[in-house]
Amino acid sequence: MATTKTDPKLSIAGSSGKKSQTYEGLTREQLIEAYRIMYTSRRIDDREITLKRQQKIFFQMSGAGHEAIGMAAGMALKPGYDWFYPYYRDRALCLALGAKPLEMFLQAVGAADDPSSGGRQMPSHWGYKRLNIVTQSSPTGSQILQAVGCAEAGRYFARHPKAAEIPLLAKDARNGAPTSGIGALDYRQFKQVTFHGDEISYVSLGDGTTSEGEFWEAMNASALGKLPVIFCVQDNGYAISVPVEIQTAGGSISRLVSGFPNFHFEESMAPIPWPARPRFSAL
Ligand SMILES: Cc1ncc(C[n+]2csc(CCOP(=O)(O)OP(=O)(O)O)c2C)c(N)n1
Ligand SMILES: [Mg+2]
Repeated sequence: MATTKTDPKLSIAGSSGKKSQTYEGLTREQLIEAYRIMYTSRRIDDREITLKRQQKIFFQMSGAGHEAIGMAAGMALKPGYDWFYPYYRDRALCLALGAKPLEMFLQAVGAADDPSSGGRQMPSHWGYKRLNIVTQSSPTGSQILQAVGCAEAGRYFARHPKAAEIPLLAKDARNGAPTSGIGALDYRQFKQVTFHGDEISYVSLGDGTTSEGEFWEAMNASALGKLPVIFCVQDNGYAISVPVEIQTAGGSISRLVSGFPNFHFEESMAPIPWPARPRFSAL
């Protein structure tokens, strides 16, 4: 992800001419919002861990240590416009995009009122239609090619609007709907989708997941097609118990992928102490 750095200094804000202090280009309000998102994310994790110990929930995936990148990506991208293929540690991303703590707790306990899946998905399998956060499959890495396909589809439909026309509205087609051809129900029965041509598809994954074939297929397809995809690799040094040094050749995925053409590439270390110190690669 491209970043702009500015020195902390006084700057003119708005047309009122009133001076307001910014830090790294962010206003006081933005910084408070950023902190609020990260703090909320950590508190939800803490509460869920307690609920798990009380056997009120049966699975918990923590986003602890991953809050900063999620918050930053969520504040930079557009919910309901860009497309999001997160992974289970992206709680702060979802909060920054507009997911509610209550919705997360409803998913954690598998409630019928859970807006993601009515309690059918596992916890931390984010999915919010209104925000364009696409629900995840549990095999790690499934989301990567889906994100690339979304970017490709978006570009295709924006360039060929006729192909995006709905032959028959799903509600009209339900009675005696054909199963193929004109009038067949398609994915748009779940969400009316319009592409504008400048959407970004965001996908995130852990360091261990970069060893899967899907990751390399997705990188290659994105590079070939010059697709608008952000790959956010959150390297926390381990895939469960396997250290990155013995999982990834050379110990750094950044080095391995740096030869791919048509990518803007950045690596950053979050300023938080070990052990919660992921390295992030936005490719
Ligand atoms: C295909 C597949 N293999 C194994 C698993 C079990 N599994 C879940 S998370 C995980 C580790 C992933 O590590 P990493 O990508 O580094 O992400 P992290 O949890 O460290 O953020 C594994 C092996 C799975 N869900 N799917
Ligand atoms: Mg990891």
